[in-house]
Amino acid sequence: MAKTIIISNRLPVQLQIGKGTINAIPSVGGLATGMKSVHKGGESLWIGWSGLTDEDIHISLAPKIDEALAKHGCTAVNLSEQEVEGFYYGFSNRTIWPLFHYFMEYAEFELDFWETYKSVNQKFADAIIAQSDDDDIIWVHDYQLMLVPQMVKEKKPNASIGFFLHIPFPSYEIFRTLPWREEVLKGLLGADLIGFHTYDYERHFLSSVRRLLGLEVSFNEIYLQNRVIKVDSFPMGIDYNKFSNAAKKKMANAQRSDLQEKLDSHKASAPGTKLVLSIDRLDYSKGIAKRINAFEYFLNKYPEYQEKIRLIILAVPSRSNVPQYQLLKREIDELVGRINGELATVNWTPIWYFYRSLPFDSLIDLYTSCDIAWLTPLRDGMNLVAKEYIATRTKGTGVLILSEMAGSAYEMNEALLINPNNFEEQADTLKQAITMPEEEQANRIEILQKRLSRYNVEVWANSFMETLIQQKEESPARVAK
Ligand code: GDG
Repeated sequence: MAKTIIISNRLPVQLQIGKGTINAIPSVGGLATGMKSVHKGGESLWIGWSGLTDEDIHISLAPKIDEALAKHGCTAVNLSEQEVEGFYYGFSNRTIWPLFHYFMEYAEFELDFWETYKSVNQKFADAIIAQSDDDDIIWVHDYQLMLVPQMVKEKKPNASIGFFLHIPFPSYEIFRTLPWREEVLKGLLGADLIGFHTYDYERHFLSSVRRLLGLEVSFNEIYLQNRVIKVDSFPMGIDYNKFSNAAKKKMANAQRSDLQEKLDSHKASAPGTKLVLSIDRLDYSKGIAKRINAFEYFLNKYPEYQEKIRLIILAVPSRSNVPQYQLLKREIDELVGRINGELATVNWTPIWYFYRSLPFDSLIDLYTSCDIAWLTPLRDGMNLVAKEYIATRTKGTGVLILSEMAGSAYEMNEALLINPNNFEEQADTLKQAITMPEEEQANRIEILQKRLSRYNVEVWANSFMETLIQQKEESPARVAK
């Protein structure tokens, strides 16, 4: 029987190495949760990097690690420090990430990074080839592994290969600046189905394929030798019930957490006081520094809201050994310090800033206690935080201000959509959010909740898998016609 193989840069488990014990703890991230329906015990295999380098693992531990991972249906691709440096921090995060998020000036075109990216992609492909049978279904995830589909297709021509990109695919004008653009496209075209979050990313990809490779493209299909490759959009959803149920449980619990008490006490300090939430990985694509500047602009334009509003920023540490991320961290530290220093009063600090990752429970406290979520990425493949905030608003109140540049904006028209570069518009929208009548909030939230609960992450994963299986069944017949 054909099995399913999932491949992503990181495995959906974290290794915990104690004295003589090794445990693999399931991760709680979006992808790990989303793939639950696809990655079922015994019927599927997940291949990826464990997060530990060869230098971290004593050779004697390797068999125990393999055993611990196997219990979760996982197999590790082992990487050295040098490989992680060139493949992950290098080509993935200093070349592709900035370029695909339209930060061309940050993209580094280093031959060494590219060479390591190729050899590490080959390592992943070899692991798949070694573990797969001819007619298996293989789902490759994200920008770290764009060459893998072609590498696998060469050796396993009958396998069904799907690829999903979690970040934007940029316009042709941006993509064509990449020195290895043809190789990347050809790598992706090893897949039978290529999925994106939005229709726009899909169009950008097809345009690059047509213009750079001169291939025949019809609507959303690419004709390559004797193959038909399907390209489609699959907007990723969230585990709606998990967030909604966690919020309901909070509401039913009379005992308040310390964080909730603190947030409540701020709201009680003056009538009409509002809490505004911003949550992102600390990444330049998320527009955190601009958001803080826009908040200062708002406080100056509408001074009547000073002492009546607080911006809560949760910035989760990310890629902190990449120079651009270190610079951004410094910029945000300074901005928050300056604005708080200039505007704070004895009773009020305008910005609360947490640079850390919080446990899930605290995340729910923030979502449920904050009146407004303000998410202003400059570019974002999807942005799941926007969807999670809506799912937790079980009382039907709350306002979401969301950047038009996030993939999720396409599905969330009832949010207040803004251009993150327009401070005037953002200040006015923040005021609109603060003064929005509860009835209007409820109307908007209800429509969003219905949509998000229907198109949840399980529906996303299943619809990708069904399309991939269907593509395999139909493709050879159509090529023969
Ligand atoms: C990439 C793309 C695309 C955040 N802080 C904490 C925490 N989180 C969780 C959130 C959410 C996830 O992290 C962040 O997901 P996003 O989608 O917002 O952003 P990226 O990490 O950039 O993800 C993005 C996504 O892939 C999926 O395709 O949407 O565009 O860039 O789930 O809840 N979780 C906990 N503590 C925190 O402090 N526990």
